[in-house]
Amino acid sequence: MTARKIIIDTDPGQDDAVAILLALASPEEIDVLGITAVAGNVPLALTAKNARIVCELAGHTEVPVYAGCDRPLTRPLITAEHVHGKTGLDGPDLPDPQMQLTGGHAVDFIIDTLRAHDPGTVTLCPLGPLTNIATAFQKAPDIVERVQEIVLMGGAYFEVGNITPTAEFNIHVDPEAADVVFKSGRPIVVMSLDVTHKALVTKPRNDAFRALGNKAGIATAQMTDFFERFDKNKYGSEGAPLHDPCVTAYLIRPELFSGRHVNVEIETTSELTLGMTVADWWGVTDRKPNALFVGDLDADGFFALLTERLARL
Ligand SMILES: [Ca+2]
Repeated sequence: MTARKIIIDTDPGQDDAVAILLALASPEEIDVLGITAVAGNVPLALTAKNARIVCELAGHTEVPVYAGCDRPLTRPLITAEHVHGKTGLDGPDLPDPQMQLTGGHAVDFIIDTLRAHDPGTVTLCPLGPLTNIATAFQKAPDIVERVQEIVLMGGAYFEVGNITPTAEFNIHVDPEAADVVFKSGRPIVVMSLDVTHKALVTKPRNDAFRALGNKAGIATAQMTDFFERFDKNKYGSEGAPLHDPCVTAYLIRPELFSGRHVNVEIETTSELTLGMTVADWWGVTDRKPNALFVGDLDADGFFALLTERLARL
């Protein structure tokens, strides 16, 4: 099996950090061509910095990191410091990065990379609001058909919402961008809250990360400790959901996940339900399926994979 070429588009975020660590620890399956930062959980200056902190934590300073869009397509930015802390990576005490950003805009990197590789050989992995991806598609429509697949974290159907009663954060922050992506016609895999809320870091699972004893394992445990405080209060669950690592785990072990190929459209006008992912789970319309909407996973298998791979860093 040759490693799948991907671009990780991200707004780190503790769970983004774990998703990136998993990808960088898995070179047999995943070839990270570059990481593009977008404004989301925290403003762009911090997400662009945090992406480099994570690369250094993984010992992979060769991966280019680009800064992208600092605000949604048409709306003011909404951030989530209440979840992720002031820095976006609160929890572990990680040093400021020595790595520099690579010059040029993230959107141009996405365009140039898709044009430089054979069609159908580059997968996009958005872990934040879809602003960079939608901007690239609008600026260079020729790249859309060159995308192999889009595997993203965002949306919800049965779990409905986390930032509003009916919307998941990434989609709610930039619903117009999400609308562009979901109408792109490319194959899309959606790691919705329906599945990520089943990827819970229970105490034994977090103890296993910590027990690895390496920097990546300990930092992962500390990051999880941090946002668990928020999630426990909110959901009363046994541990914090690890949202974004579902994306990179899917690239390594797709058989851990299951869902339905359905139509998904994005609410962009209603103030009440802005950013809702309207998934036709029950097939009640004749709208054409455009996404694999993932709703379940083998959580034990997922955490076993994560622990095994973090041990390598
Ligand atoms: Ca994220």
